[in-house]
Amino acid sequence: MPMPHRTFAQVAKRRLTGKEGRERVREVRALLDELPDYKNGPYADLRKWLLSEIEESRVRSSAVHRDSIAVRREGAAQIALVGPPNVGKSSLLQALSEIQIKTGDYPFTTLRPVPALTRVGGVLVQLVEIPGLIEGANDDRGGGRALLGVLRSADAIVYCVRASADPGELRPVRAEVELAGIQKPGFLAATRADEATPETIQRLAAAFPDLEVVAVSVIDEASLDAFRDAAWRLTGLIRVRLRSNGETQPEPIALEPGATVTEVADWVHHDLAMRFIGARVWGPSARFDGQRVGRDHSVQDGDTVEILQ
Ligand SMILES: Nc1nc2c(ncn2[C@@H]2O[C@H](COP(=O)(O)OP(=O)(O)O)[C@@H](O)[C@H]2O)c(=O)[nH]1
Ligand SMILES: [Mg+2]
Repeated sequence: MPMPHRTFAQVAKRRLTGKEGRERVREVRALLDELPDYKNGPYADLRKWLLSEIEESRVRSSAVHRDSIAVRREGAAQIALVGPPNVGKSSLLQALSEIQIKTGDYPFTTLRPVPALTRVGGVLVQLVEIPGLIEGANDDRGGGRALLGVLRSADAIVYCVRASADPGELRPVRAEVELAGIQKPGFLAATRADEATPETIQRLAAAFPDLEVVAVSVIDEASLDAFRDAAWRLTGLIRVRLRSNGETQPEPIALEPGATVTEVADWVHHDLAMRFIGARVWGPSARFDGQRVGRDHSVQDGDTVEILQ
């Protein structure tokens, strides 16, 4: 019995997540080998999609060489980490990363944004370290304009400063972001918190009253969890679990608030969104378990949805 095509699609997406270039092409080839060899129908669609992935990976690989500053978006949201050097941004990325970053490939002195996928709220999101954003960035000092460009396209910003630092250390970075007119949801990560006292953290909170302060240390697992929670809230997304044949997928999908069951169906497959007839819903948006709803029903965070066709 072949794997149900929707499950295959999910597994394929997961296996390709975080893979680029030759590694991605190799994984696509392996998936093509495992795919049942039907000439028509959903498996044939999957084959077409995988073949197009090979082509796209090639195009992207050559593009990366031309413009090394661009960060390809991955995951449900992109969150930029910005702050002075040596505050522990790379270490934080490393501690939170789902796929291990090889530090050899990304020396800590790197001047390029470094992406990493991490699971927050059960959903993969992309964290991007923005190194070396210095005073004068808006005048392109330190390649600042390209770095601000990356910040501008991110969904949210985490300002990083040592928990024991003088609040003044973060001011130049914030000033450049403001000068660039970039306004995003954000919070302040008080990093290397194991070196700090409650008083210094208080001082940061008082200096930046508009930002939630999250104290974090890479050697304190509970603080990393608090960071993940705050990062998840920043995305503003909602989570829905898919159910089919009486089985609920363990990993939720992430959607914009206000999404309808049509968008859930679309996430599964474009065609399914066109032809499905309704859904069953369990959870906060349902009046009772398994409520039958129409295509325009809005889902809520924590719902489980079964698409009916
Ligand atoms: N005590 C302590 N040291 C840390 C922590 N995070 C990073 N560091 C250290 O701070 C230094 C700078 O870290 P790095 O991640 O390169 O900072 P970045 O320049 O902001 O990316 C390194 O020596 C790290 O080992 C932390 O949570 N606690
Ligand atoms: Mg770094």
